[in-house]
Amino acid sequence: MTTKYRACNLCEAICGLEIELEGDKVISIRGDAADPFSKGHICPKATALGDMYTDPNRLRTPIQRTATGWESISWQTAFDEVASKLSTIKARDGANAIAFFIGNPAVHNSGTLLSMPSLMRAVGSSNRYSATSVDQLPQQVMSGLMLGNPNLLPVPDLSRTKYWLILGANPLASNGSLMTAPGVKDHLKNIQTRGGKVVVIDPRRTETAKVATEHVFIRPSTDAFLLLAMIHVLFAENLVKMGKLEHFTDGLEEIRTAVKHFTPERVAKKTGIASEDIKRITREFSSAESAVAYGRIGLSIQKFGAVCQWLVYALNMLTGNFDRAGGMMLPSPAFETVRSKGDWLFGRSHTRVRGLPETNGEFPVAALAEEILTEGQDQVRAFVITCGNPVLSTPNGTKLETALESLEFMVAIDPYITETTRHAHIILPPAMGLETNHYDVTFLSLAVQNYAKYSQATIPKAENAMYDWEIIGELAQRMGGDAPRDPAEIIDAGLKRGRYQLSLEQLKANPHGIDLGALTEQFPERIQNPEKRIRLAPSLVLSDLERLENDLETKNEGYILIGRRELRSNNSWMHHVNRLNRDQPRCTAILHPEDAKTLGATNGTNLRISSRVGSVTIPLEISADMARGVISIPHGYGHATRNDVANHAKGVSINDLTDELELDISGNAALNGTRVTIALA
Ligand SMILES: Nc1nc2c(c(=O)[nH]1)N[C@H]1C(S)=C(S)[C@@H](COP(=O)(O)OP(=O)(O)OC[C@H]3O[C@@H](n4cnc5c(=O)[nH]c(N)nc54)[C@H](O)[C@@H]3O)O[C@H]1N2
Ligand SMILES: Nc1nc2c(c(=O)[nH]1)N[C@H]1C(S)=C(S)[C@@H](COP(=O)(O)OP(=O)(O)OC[C@H]3O[C@@H](n4cnc5c(=O)[nH]c(N)nc54)[C@H](O)[C@@H]3O)O[C@H]1N2
Ligand code: SF4
Ligand SMILES: [Mo]
Repeated sequence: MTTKYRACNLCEAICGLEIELEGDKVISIRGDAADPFSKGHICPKATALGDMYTDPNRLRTPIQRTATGWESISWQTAFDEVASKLSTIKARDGANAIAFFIGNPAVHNSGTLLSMPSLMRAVGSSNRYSATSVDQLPQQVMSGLMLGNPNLLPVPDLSRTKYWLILGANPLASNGSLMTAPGVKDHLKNIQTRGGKVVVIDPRRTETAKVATEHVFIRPSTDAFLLLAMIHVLFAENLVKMGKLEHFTDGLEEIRTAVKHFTPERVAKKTGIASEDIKRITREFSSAESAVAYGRIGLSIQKFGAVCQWLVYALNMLTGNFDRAGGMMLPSPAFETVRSKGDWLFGRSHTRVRGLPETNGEFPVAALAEEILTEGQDQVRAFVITCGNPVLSTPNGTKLETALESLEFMVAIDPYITETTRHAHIILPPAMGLETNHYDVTFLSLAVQNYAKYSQATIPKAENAMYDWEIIGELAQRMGGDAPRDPAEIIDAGLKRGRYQLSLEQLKANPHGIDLGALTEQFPERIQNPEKRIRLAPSLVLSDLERLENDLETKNEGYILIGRRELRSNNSWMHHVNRLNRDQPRCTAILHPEDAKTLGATNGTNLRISSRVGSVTIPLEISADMARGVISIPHGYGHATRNDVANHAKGVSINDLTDELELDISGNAALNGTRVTIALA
């Protein structure tokens, strides 16, 4: 028996694991109590890392789709075929005829993250898409416009805050996001034990809401009104106190003017929150010793995502809680990911068909299907995808599926045949999970405590297997790019250049990770706007206020669809792991008891939910935790044709209802807030 240590790479919490092995066989996976950051925290998903190693459904060799089904082929044949198809299409139709999609697990995989840029450079296409535009795009756009760099992402200083305002996040299910905080439940408790408060704003009384000090129901997609009214109260009651930010922030008058008409009384009906509550919460937030507002998925994937994230930043800034202990702070990672970008611009170029804006070198994925289906110069004819399942994860998945079917060539780097990869001509399966070395480039840059850790492969990859970076590197080289580079080299060089001047050797010698201390103040030094000042009132969001005004006048009517996450489910790709799904169906539509009564439905009744885009049939789950008029369906399900997923876990895809035409001003998909009708099936 041997014991090895590493970080879990399934979600953003990067928990330390203690893994017992007999030879290469995993005997047990536990939380690593000696990890100075996660301190033994773990969730049930970590055990699935062991299952993946022996999973019979996992692909072990490249496969090619033929008239008679999938056939196993050699790596050489696969690379020859992929390079030849991509080169032919590029020569004939130009580089933009080849589109790329990089999905969520890429940010949990340093090999993919560090090697994909070289492949995309070698191909030279500007048709790049990723999960960013169904996720955190609005926040990145606001970091870009306000702080000068879309990758400067501050996080809540959970260890010191006295007041945590959580909007549109459920960290007890998701284990935290854009905030690497393993054991977030302990933070919630500690904040309350030290006399602080946790307030959750959510249309559902979530697992997090239940252990918070206070939960406030909100009508979906109306957070912008709540936040505008809160900032209105700050100005009206003279509660603005910016502290040191006063000396390097522009735009105070513009934001004062912007919020002028958004009184708590005017937004109360729209948001469903009483004006007195809006005032009280604002006063409590501004008078707390320290406070931090944090808005995640529920705020980003809605039609006013950018305005919401702008106002979350602004609320922290105007109350002096930005770049201050207990507020919202920038981590100081050992491997720096924020490179100087000069003057940052949003929307430098636009998609061909709908004219949607580019951000940080990529386009909104809501435009992908039409870019494939619409004829003309630069029409997408080939598709390279890694770590993604956009048929289930992006709006109007059915249309995307039709588009993928029409492609001349598609290659997927993925360990499974999924709803998306089944449309590929060739699938290249990587060695993954426990078989990989890993330094969490992304999430160590978002950690609520400065910390570094390097994980060495726990078990060896199979003899014939290739890592993601080797596959991507081989393709890049064949497309005329650089030779593959071991990510370990890049990480070592970055660590040595970094602020702590660490090295890979040092991290290897400390397998539990190294504590690098509490977050520290970083401003104004790290502001990347050329004038070194924060821009509090960017014109992009000011220009969206008219749309907000119009929306405020629109009546609330019909049912509104939102999403949810569950602890034992991970986006679209782990529903075949029976250990996590057991017998319980998790893909249900949650409705308030009164709404169920109106529909004449009881628990388990099949409901037919319809939107502009499509219809799904799904069993009802009745819960008084749901706001009236709101229906919640988790995303990532809809595995109808997959034999490896147990029947009770197949579910339906919420993104067969979400609309690719519903977007935030940043180009992010408004996956929450879809208007639907409900009937008995
Ligand atoms: N177990 C598990 N963990 C995960 C994932 C997973 O699939 N499963 N996915 C990972 C990923 S990719 C991400 S990005 C993170 C996301 O992490 P979180 O941001 O914590 O995501 P959710 O748990 O979906 O919480 C979003 C909340 O927003 C609420 N909401 C919906 N609409 C609105 C609205 O209009 N206003 C407000 N105020 N709230 C609203 C929903 O009810 C829900 O409770 O989780 C990560 N962690
Ligand atoms: N309606 C609605 N839709 C949503 C959301 C929502 O809240 N509501 N959330 C959105 C968010 S935040 C996100 S991030 C996206 C996630 O959606 P996607 O970015 O599409 O990611 P996943 O669904 O996690 O699919 C991951 C794929 O990567 C493969 N994979 C796993 N590990 C590896 C690896 O190491 N290497 C390789 N090459 N492949 C691997 C898996 O087999 C799987 O096919 O969904 C979005 N869609
Ligand atoms: S919380 Fe996330 S990182 Fe921690 S064990 Fe669970 S899946 Fe892994
Ligand atoms: Mo995400």
